[in-house]
Amino acid sequence: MFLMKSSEKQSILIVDDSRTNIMALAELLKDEWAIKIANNGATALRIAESKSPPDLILLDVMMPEMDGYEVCKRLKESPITKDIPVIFVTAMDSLENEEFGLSLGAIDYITKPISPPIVKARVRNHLELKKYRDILKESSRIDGLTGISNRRRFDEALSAEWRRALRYGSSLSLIMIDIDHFKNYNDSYGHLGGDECLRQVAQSLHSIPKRPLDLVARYGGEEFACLLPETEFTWALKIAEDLRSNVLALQLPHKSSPLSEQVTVSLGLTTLIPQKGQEAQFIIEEADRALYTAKEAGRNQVSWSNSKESSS
Ligand code: GH3
Ligand code: MG
Repeated sequence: MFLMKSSEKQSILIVDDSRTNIMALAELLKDEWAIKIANNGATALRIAESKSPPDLILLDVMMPEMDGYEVCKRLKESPITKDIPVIFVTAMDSLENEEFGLSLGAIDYITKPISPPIVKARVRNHLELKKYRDILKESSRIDGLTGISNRRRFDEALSAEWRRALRYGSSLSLIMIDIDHFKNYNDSYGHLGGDECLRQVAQSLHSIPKRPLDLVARYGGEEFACLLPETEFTWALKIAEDLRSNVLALQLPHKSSPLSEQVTVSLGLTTLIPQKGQEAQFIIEEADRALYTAKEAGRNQVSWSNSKESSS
């Protein structure tokens, strides 16, 4: 369910300071793939780091201000963009240039004047490989038991969103969610019963956030995390309440809970704008602290880290 839809067109970013070159490549590739263009290195980097990055970059070497080698170097240095394959398209056809380009992490090197069928074939091959790498990467980021994102995916998303929020000064919200009295649940319904409960709770949590970058992941054991980029406190609180009531609406019987006849969850929310010098770990600690407060205050409720109040 999280894998790329096969109907989705892969996209190519063409980077060249010459409009004529861009048009020639775009014309050649536009029927099969979605095309993005940039006429300088800075724009290329911005598009590569955006929320919908390209699947492949065709990169001219000689450009004013930032040349293609520098663009490639920066792409490969950043965890957000390092996996986007880069092909140099250049008039510099010496072996030294090609060797240097490949040493920077480019996957291929095409010399101008280009042969249209060869460019198309190489692009197709690299995009095909990219598609399978994406599928592999995606499946290694899914929790085997519940089918939602796993801890690895969460850690990566948090690191990327933390960086983005730091750069743009935007709000980042995190909700930590923990099933109440789950040890008792296992004791009453067995470990397999507990597993089924985890699956149902995970699916119910997963169905709440709606924006493409919102993420619900299994953080570990019976704890889940919901990461909401560019989300203010008020909206995040609404989401947290929706998560809580959606789990309650499952009406999963919990006969050994001292609290309720149904399975419930406690939630800790924090919203912050990352500051220089802070680590991404900080937002987890804050949300964990809020979760602890929700547990202490009686469970089946939302607490937030910068306030002693809670809602239920
Ligand atoms: P609290 O309300 O304070 O959160 O109490 P709790 O019982 O939920 O918390 P505690 O940390 O004491 O117990 C968590 C339980 O979750 C213990 C562990 O066996 C169970 N658990 C963790 N992972 C899994 C899993 O994958 N499957 C099952 N069935 N149980 C699991
Ligand atoms: Mg628990």
